[in-house]
Amino acid sequence: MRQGRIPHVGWKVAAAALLLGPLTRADAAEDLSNKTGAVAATASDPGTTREQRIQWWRDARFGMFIHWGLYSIPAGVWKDKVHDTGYSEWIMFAEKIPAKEYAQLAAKFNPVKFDANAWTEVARMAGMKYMVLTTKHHDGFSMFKSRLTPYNVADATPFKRDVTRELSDACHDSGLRFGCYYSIDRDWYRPQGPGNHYKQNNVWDYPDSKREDFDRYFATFAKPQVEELLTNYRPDLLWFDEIDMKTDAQVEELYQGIRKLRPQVVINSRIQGCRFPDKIPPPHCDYISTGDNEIAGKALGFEWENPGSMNTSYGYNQNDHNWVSAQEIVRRLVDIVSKGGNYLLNVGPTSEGLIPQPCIDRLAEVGTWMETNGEAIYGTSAWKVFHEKSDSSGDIRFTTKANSVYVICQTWPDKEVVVRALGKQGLPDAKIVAVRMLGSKEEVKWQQADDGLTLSVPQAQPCRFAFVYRIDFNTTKRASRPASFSRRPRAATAARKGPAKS
Ligand code: H79
Repeated sequence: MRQGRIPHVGWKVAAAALLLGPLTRADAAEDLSNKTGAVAATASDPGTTREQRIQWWRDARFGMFIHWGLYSIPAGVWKDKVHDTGYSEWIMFAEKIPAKEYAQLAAKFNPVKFDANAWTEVARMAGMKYMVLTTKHHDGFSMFKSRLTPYNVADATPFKRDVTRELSDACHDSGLRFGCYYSIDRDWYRPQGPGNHYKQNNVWDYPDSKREDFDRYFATFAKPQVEELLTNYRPDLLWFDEIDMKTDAQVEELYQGIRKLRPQVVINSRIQGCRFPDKIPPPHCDYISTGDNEIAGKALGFEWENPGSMNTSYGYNQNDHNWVSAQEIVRRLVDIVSKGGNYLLNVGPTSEGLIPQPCIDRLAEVGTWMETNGEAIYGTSAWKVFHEKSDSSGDIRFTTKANSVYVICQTWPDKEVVVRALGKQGLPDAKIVAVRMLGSKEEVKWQQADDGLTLSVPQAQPCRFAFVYRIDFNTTKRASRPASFSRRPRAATAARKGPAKS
């Protein structure tokens, strides 16, 4: 279905395709000089301290990841072969498609049903507060108008529109924060790519690339493109994906360049490596990205985010029907937030420009849950413990905000809930003043003993899954001291599993 006839393209596109055709080692179609004309920030710019710039992100807790690119056209099938790696955005690598052949997909990219406002509406409906778009994935195609290469969505496709511009505008108009995903040191299109020393690079086209080639690619293409993104779209977030090709000096150079242009932009940890950072706080980022779909085992003592997929693939995959339920999405969100993290949940729009209906259906259900229970998510932190096993509702979770602790029951309790962590013993300075279940008007009866707080169960369920009790305290000493943002963070050994998958 995604392998249909090549649509008619105008002469300009044909010319761009011609330029792209003779993909020489010098990548002749590209002007690799830095012409971004970036504007330096002034000292009065907001968000110059980490504490200032991370605030919106920390409060947001839930964002939309969007994987959209040329790979959305084959959508997991190349020349009638279903590619079986699961990730449709990896098809060029998996099928060893020559760059010249893959580049012809650009002439087919015509997502006439794309409507940036419709996408932001889906995100807002789900209760998401930010959006991160793949502006360049590993395939090397730029989903923004770049002066550094004609191999970009505005110059090489019949669509001609700068989708990054449209989405960043739509986000800012609708109150969502906007982030740019950028694959910083992997590029299967460019002969300089990451030197092709790494096993996941394009060795079928460029078997002889060297480390020095990467240095040139980094200095003359990747870093200037990041600067272009900062200057032209003023993103709130830079989301790097990478494989550790950069030297420490290159990471430092990239970081300083970013801060100079846009001090307030939030940066994820893959700027410096997919490994779990050795040092906390890590020097060149504002938060830690865990591995794809890898949820930390406990609070990390530093802000973190899980990039999760809704099925297996991140890019649209026509044969991937492995959708998780809305209930599972909420379960993961609660799991993450109870450990002080954010959830960046992915959708993979089609080559027509539509978010798949199964995603919309699930996000609508999640949004309904958030309408009732969002206050237990937004602006909260991990509490002193993130979970407890209960007799009546299995694994219950906690979050905290101001003088409240939220007790989140993933299943409807079959009898009264006893929360041991909320017994008087553990909270000598805190007095409970009110208890309710979010979305319910029924009175919750409660009794606090030394070794636990007993909560009655309302007659009616206020929502379909994940039920939240809010416990209010009258203390200023905060029964709810968060575990995650202490001044001297602990090393995150429990969640460390060696090199994280990117
Ligand atoms: O953009 C998404 C992934 O494409 C990207 N990160 C998220 C956010 C990513 N880059 N690298 N990796 C994920 C890890 C690579 C995993 C691989 Fe495989 C194992 C590549 C080949 C074998 C998984 C299985 C992907 C293809 C097959």
